[in-house]
Amino acid sequence: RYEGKKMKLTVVMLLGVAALTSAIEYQRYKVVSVRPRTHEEVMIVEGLVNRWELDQWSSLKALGTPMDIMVSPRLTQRFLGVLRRRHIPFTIKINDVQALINTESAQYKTSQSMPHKFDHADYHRTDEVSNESDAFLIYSILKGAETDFPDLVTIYTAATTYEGRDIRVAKVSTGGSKPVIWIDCGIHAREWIAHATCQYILDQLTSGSNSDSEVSALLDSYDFHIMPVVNPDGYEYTWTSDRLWRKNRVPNTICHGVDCNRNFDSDFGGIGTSDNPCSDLYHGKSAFSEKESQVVRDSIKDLGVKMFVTIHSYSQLWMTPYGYTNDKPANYDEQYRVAGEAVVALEAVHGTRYQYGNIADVIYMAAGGSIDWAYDSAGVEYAFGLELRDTGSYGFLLPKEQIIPTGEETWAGIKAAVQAI
Ligand code: 0X9
Ligand code: ZN
Repeated sequence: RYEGKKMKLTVVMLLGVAALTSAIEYQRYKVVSVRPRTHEEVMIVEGLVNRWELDQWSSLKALGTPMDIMVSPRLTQRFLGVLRRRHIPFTIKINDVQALINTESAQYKTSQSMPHKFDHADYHRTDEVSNESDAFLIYSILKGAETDFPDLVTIYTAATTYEGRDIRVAKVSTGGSKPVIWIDCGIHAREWIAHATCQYILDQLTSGSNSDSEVSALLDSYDFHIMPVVNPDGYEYTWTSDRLWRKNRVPNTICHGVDCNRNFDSDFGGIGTSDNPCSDLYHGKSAFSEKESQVVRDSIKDLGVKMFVTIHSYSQLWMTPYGYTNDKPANYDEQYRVAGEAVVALEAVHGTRYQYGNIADVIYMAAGGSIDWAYDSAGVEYAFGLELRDTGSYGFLLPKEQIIPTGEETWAGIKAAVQAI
């Protein structure tokens, strides 16, 4: 899949700590947005993606809409040549992926000089680099919320990963045991805006608990459980080695990683999954073979979850079940209504346009995903999957300036959804 990627020995200076890592670089890789208009054109493009094992950043939703594909410099001319000869429309969305990654990490380094708590102006690592800057780490932010709001926030470790990292949850509750709103982020490692948005939501829930009547009303009726980093091994790997890594990091026979969002027991191994361990869509050995899917299953088992929200990027979608079939769940109209309310509230904040509806219609079919499992097997009435900003101008490399606006609109959407049920 990552054919042609250049391995380079780089000295990475992060938080003032020198670490020797072999990082994968994406010099002159392009993201090409292709708009096939017929099924034949789709077949041609998908044929190239499969033959050259190209990394598909986003998938086709309908004929004539864009699919974003990353191409190595070695294959760019051949790829574009086929598109031109076949008259398949395309635009180059990102000209040099590594240049964007470099901008992102340069910004990260400079902002370290102004530490402050709950810094949503930046992306943060989980728990790795402990020195005086540790207020920046996601798990320090969780701890800080517990320290500042001891009657409201409890942090618990729900599981430990293959590489030994904690998967932690912030429980936000005014006491008793109320129906639960579950929010998880970062099951896919490279979707950094997801992790950041979970932190933003925790901040809003805690800081607003006394001062914001809307938030206190939500907390009167519900407990919130927020898991900001479902896949810490993969996420850490995106910081040290490959910014575009998606899966977890378990070693398979030849390649690493399982796509944890293909590992749930919802038509496991079905459409839109792969049994090739080197594929980004590898479903793993068996349903729930992975810690990251187990932890979601086991955490929500006895919670009484009323609404399940799993946050991804990108494409600006509010998705409802199902992804493994074109059939609609029994309460589809009700889930669709709530998703619609959420999207109206979300769009009102910054005008960001979202599409909503069942996964199979708004994105593509894929089995083994968490929201289908939450609805079918965990008895959750409202199961939503969000694809946050943007629609591909930056894709997974969303600039940090968009963290707060994304948090604002997403939180508005989630609040509206909870109010609508
Ligand atoms: O493919 C995915 O897992 C999600 N898209 S992403 O680009 N973030 O990887 C969509 C998940 C939709 N849910 C199911 N297919 N069940
Ligand atoms: Zn994802």
